[in-house]
Amino acid sequence: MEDILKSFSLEGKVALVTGATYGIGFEIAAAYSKAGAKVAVNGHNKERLEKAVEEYHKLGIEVKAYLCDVTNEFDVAEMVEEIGKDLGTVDILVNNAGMIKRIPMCEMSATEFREVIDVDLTAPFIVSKAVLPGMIEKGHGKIINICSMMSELGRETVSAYASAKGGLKMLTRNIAAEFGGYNIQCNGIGPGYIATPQTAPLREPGPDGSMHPFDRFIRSRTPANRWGTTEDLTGPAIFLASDASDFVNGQVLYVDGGILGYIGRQEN
Ligand code: NAP
Ligand code: GCO
Repeated sequence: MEDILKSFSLEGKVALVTGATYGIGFEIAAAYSKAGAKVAVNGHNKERLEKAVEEYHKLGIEVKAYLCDVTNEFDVAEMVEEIGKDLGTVDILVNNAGMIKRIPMCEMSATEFREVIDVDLTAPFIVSKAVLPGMIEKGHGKIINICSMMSELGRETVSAYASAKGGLKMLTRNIAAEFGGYNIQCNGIGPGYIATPQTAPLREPGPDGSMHPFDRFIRSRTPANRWGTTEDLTGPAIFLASDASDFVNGQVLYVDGGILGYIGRQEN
């Protein structure tokens, strides 16, 4: 029987993961390497990128690092050209780089709003635009946008982030619409609440060791009664990067432990 798992392999593919110095991006890049891909990892802070490469190597993971601010169109074009020379044309792009500012809307400046939109929405547009010509020429490609619960739900203090992630869901659908005919699939992954440095402030226990109220809230909204881990995202990320998902396009795959389908557990 033909090895059906072969369709999940990333052997011989070139993958670019933006914002891969820690957290979700780091884990996805490591998983792609283990699945056979040649992996380009990006970050915009030299020290953190170098530290990340050391961490990858400690894990026996081979990656090539590219220092670049993904909001800068010129630098992104240069980065993609360098990857082309070093590893080959990008087959798989994960738009993972992100930031969040948790500020009540009426206290948030337009500059702060624009900063979040720039990283979380404009940058995926910029990096996708940079890799699409190569994908068209090769006759295939995978673009995976890291969306969020906030692509579907609002929450106090995250107006910029939710606007960006809602827009990213629609950018995902538009790339699917415009490039599906070139055998390019663009899908999103919508992580639930994942334990990374970005959500650390929402989980910090109180001075008396008591559980953070938001920690308690998220557990009550998650059937699995836990925060997600970055490892929880690697299987879905490999699926959407592999031939196994060639007829999946314009979707957002929510990896949220059930949050979006659950009214929440009554606190006794
Ligand atoms: P994060 O703090 O949201 O993302 C950090 C990564 O983005 C770092 O590698 C950082 O690189 C990079 N980055 C930020 N600005 C950049 C820029 N201008 N150019 C290049 N890289 C840049 O960490 P995360 O929690 O792992 O989240 C990763 C993605 O998942 C984000 O898009 C986030 O919105 C999304 N997400 C997270 C959760 C969660 O619960 N954690 C849930 C849903 C979605 P440096 O180290 O160089 O700064
Ligand atoms: C927040 C969190 C969330 C998560 C994630 C949920 O402040 O509500 O940071 O936005 O990062 O996006 O899917």
